[in-house]
Amino acid sequence: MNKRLFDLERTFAKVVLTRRGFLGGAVTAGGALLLDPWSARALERVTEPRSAMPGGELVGRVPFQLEPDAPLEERLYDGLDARFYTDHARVEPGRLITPAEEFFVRTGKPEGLAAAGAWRVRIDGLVERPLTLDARRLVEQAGDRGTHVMECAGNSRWVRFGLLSAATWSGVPLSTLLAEAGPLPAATSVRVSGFDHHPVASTNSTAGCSWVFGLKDLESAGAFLATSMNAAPLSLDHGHPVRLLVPGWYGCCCVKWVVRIEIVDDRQPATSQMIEFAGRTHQNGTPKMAAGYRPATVDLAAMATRVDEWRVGGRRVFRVHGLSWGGDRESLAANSRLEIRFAPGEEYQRVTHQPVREASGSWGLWTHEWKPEKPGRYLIQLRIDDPEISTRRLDAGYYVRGVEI
Ligand SMILES: Nc1nc2c(c(=O)[nH]1)N[C@H]1C(S)=C(S)[C@@H](COP(=O)(O)O)O[C@H]1N2
Ligand SMILES: [Mo]
Repeated sequence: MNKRLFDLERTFAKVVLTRRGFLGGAVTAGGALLLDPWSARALERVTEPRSAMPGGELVGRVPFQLEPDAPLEERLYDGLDARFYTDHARVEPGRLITPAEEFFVRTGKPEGLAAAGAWRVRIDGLVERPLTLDARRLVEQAGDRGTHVMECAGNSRWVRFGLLSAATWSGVPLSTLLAEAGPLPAATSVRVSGFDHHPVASTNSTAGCSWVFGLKDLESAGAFLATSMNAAPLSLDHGHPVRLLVPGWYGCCCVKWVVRIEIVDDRQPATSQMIEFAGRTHQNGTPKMAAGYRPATVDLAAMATRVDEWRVGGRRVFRVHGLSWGGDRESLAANSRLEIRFAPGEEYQRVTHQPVREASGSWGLWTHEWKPEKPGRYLIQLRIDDPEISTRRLDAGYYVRGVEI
């Protein structure tokens, strides 16, 4: 199961991101169809209270098809293979922030982590004043850094899109620390490295997590060294005592257990982490040099996260719940022009209740009233109809979800 899921994670990312999009890709990704995606699964009974539909009675929840039964909300495996998949059906207007113990995990705590009291972060390289920072000093200096969504670049239907969560963070802006060290004129980039000692090798992931960023990119993204999540110290799995957060970039750049920040020039080779994630962060091939990598930003995206069946005046009505996240500050306004369709080739219609997002780094909930004319299999796809806004994964059908009603 473990091995199979990981293979699927990778096959999916490869097929969908590099070739023809989900609908074309599913045909060639043989493994996908072996899962018998349309096997009938009974409606899951919903017992917890739900936002009401006037005059309606809640019948149940329609499970998503075309997705394996990856266990959500369960801590799986260890080290590089450690996973925890967040269940987005539980995101509600009053529960938008993912509790820390439900925040997704990709790579569990390494072996031999030093205690927080003995933790040091070294800032060196092309600087006037190399620094050795005590983790306790960073905790004292940390301020509120807002709510940010994080998504693993390898998030996919094979893990039920569970590698996506939102939390509030506090930490210290990287720019503050870099200014303290004083970059020399030749400095253009920063290599941030984590402590990664995993005694058991993984066939799925490469050990070691370091990423080379352009100084300007880090600054404009508002990158920070995080010391707490949801007002509590980071857990061991989430990078205790210090991790990097680069708002708006994929999780693979958010180095956990940070030990070294090296100021460098633009002639650095790509790190193993950059090479591993080149395809999944939409790079142009696999550049050998770090300077050849584009910012690993998350485009504006949206997906259905829960479909509830209601009975209203003898009629079946479905309410599709979903999330919207990603994109930059400029695309935030476009977020309220979300469109939905239920079959390839069908015309898109406006989502009835558009997502509300407080900030560009956060996510928003949307809902759509859906009255299908007949029972059948449907594919739920979202879009933003605006050529100015980059929505690469949406356009590729990456977040399409299937239901049978
Ligand atoms: N040191 C270290 N940092 C790491 C990783 C890793 O393997 N080692 N994985 C990265 C990846 S691919 C992701 S998606 C995020 C996941 O962070 P989380 O487990 O706290 O959700 O951490 C990133 N930081
Ligand atoms: Mo990731």
